[in-house]
Order: sequence, then structure tokens, then C-alpha cells
Amino acid sequence: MLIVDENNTIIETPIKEYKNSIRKRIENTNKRIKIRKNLKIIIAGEGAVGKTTLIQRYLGRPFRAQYLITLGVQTSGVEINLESIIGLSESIDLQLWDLAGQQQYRDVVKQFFIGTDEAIVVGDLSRISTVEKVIDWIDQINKQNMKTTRFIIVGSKLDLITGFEGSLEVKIREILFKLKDQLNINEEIIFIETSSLDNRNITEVFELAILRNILSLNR
Ligand SMILES: Nc1nc2c(ncn2[C@@H]2O[C@H](COP(=O)(O)OP(=O)(O)OP(=O)(O)O)[C@@H](O)[C@H]2O)c(=O)[nH]1
Ligand SMILES: [Mg+2]
Repeated sequence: MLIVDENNTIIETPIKEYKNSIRKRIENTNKRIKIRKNLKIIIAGEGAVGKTTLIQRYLGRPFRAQYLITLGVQTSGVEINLESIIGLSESIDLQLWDLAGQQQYRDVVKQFFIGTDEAIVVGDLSRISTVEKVIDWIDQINKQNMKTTRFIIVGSKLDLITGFEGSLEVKIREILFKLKDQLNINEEIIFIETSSLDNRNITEVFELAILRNILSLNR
């Protein structure tokens, strides 16, 4: 996982460590921890990068190899207990908005950006152009949104590539620099590599979105 911090420095950190640091920052507030009961999370990115699969895997469904294109949008609601995430015996409702990535739906999906709390923007590591396109998606989401949205970039299909370290990581870092350079985003941007096939880092993506939202309410 990579973090682009406020100073535009890219840091490589284990997900566990980053999660713990967010938990600590939240717990340091001394006051009663505020939470929002309803979170709108959108999952965006180019066609066939694995957005629907990511959500389905998070919801505990088996991996499906067959590609079923999302027509417009599909929403799912899920109640999440915060006990294991931040030690609170409370639940929140996640609204997951699975947006179509194929070009013909571009205008349709834009209207769903409004009111997003957390955005997960996906690029396929085996097709680097789809990772480059993440910049455009984030730009559009920011423009259509009055709220401050936090972004998690997911590099999907890690199982299809022979290794993340090396030239691919260099390329990803370039994209992250470009993103920070071109767009005016104050929040930390994080990049997580995942595999829905191997069930790698899937839960972490959503838990980090939840934790970062809680942090934003308790600073
Ligand atoms: N090997 C591998 N294939 C994956 C992974 N995630 C998704 N896929 C495959 O990629 C294809 C597209 O996945 P979807 O989740 O439907 O992609 P999408 O981003 O929702 O596509 P649109 O709805 O059209 O925007 C399917 O054939 C999936 O099985 C992964 O982690 N590894
Ligand atoms: Mg889909």
C-alpha cells in the first residue's frame, strides 16, 4: 500500500500499520467518538476493472470469472458492526454504489457522484491505462461534489501480474504524483493493490474507507 501524504511524499506502509495509526488518531480525540450512521461509498473506474467483483467479494460472495457488465448503477446496503474495526458496539449502514465503467454510461453515472462520502476508484494492474484513467475519475467526482470526498485508489487483479515491485510500482508512483500535481486534493490519497480472485486486501479497502470517514469526523 502507498500513501501520498500532505507534503506530496509517497510512503510505502503495511496496511495494518496505517489502520492502527488511524485508529490511534481517532482514539486520541478524548471526546466521545462521533460516527455517521449512513455512509455513501461509490466504486468507480473504467469498464471491467473489477468493481462489481470487489463489492461482491466484500459481501462474502464467491469469485465469478464471467464478466457481467454493470448497467448504469447497482446499489447494495450493508450493516457493519464497528466492534472489530474500532471497538465501538455500534453499527453503521454502508450504501455501496457500484457504478458502470463502460463509456456508454459515462453521463449516466455522473449524477451518482453527488453526496459521496468515500470514493473507491479502481484501476486494473494488468491494464495500466485503466490506472491512468483513475485521475480523470477522481477529477470528475471532485467536480460534481460539494462534500469533501476521500479517495482510495485500488489497483485490482494483482494475481494477473508477476509482481508489484519494480517497474509497475514506479509507474504507479508516477501516476500518483501526476494526480496530486493536477488535482487539488487536500486529503491523503492511498493506493492499495488487491486481488478479488485471491481475496487479497478486499476487506481492508472498505474498512479503511470507514476508518478514514470516522477520522474526518473526529479531528
Ligand atoms: N484474475 C482476476 N480477475 C478479476 C479480478 N477482479 C475481477 N476480475 C474479472 O474481471 C472481469 C470484470 O469484472 P467486473 O467486476 O464485472 O468489472 P467492473 O469494473 O464491474 O465492470 P463494469 O461494470 O463494466 O464497469 C470479470 O471477468 C471478473 O471475473 C481479480 O482480482 N483477478
Ligand atoms: Mg460492474
